[in-house]
Amino acid sequence: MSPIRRRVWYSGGDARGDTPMSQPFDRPRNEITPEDAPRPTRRRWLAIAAGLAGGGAAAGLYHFLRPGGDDEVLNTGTGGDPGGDLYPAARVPAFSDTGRPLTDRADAARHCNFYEFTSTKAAWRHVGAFNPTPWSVEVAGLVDAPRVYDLDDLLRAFPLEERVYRMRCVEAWAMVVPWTGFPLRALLRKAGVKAAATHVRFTSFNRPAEAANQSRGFPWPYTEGLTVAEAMNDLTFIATGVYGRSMLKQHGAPVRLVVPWKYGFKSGKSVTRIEVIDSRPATFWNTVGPHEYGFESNVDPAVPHPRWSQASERMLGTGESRPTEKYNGYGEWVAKMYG
Ligand SMILES: Nc1nc2c(c(=O)[nH]1)N[C@H]1C(S)=C(S)[C@@H](COP(=O)(O)O)O[C@H]1N2
Ligand SMILES: [Mo]
Repeated sequence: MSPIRRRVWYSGGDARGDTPMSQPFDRPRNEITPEDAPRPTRRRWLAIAAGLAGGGAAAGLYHFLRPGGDDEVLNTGTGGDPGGDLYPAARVPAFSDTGRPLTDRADAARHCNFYEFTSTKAAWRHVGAFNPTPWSVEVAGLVDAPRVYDLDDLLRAFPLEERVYRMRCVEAWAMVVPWTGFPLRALLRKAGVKAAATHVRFTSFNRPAEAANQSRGFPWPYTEGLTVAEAMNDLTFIATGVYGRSMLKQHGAPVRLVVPWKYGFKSGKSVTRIEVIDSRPATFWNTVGPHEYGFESNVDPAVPHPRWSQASERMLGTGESRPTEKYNGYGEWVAKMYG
């Protein structure tokens, strides 16, 4: 029996409950990054819950399976609204023409990948104990001026701007989101990247007391990496806010990476350390599933995932299907790096 066998009865999108993970590295792969399905309606969940349990128990079950109303998913907090006076920042049109409508703010907040908290998409329901302030980001490794930025210093060290980017998850869902932040390049230039550097490693937080899934057997903390050229690209962005406000917890408060021409998992959330190094780093998903999640992972409709096509994508909220574009439509900025 193949370990990557598809378990179709279980595809409930963001509304299903947590998956018990006794043997995390030996589970069907679709539990690791589950495929997606249209979100059942609230009424349908109620019907399922009622059928299974009946009466008051149904209400209890519904509490754990419910998709989440707009108010609920948008009020998970930003941890003190750091730099609240800096938002909204002016949008930069040159970096904001995606040719697609913006995803609804609540639809983006309802459907997230944040494995520290849950293997479902309903991260909004699991981030309550996460406390992203105070926070600091260490810039370290092969740089002339290593530094630990306190969050407030980081928010004011570089002018904030807004950019509307496409985001394409390797699971074939996609969204169009306005991020606020600054180019990673600005931070790296200020630090002074030494000549021997080849890669940049991004490390997320490690707080099992605040993030339940971090007590389970995965290679925490979440790490990601880019080449120095990719890190210095015009598009590579450090986001501190989303939809004109400070970052929601489930989107990676208080600071996250955004690398829009790569599959979503390359954009590490809640980053605490940015390290310039001289070798290709091990990364979270590449360690968990090396045959499914490559290090480079540029969006490419012609290269299928081992278990599904990457030719098209489903837009969050509307469910609309769109053709996937090479480099997620950002070839003009990035193709030259991959000659
Ligand atoms: N630390 C951390 N960063 C992460 C993830 C994660 O589980 N943990 N998931 C990744 C994946 S698979 C995607 S698609 C994007 C999703 O970002 P969003 O939930 O804000 O849409 O975040 C990425 N960054
Ligand atoms: Mo993803």
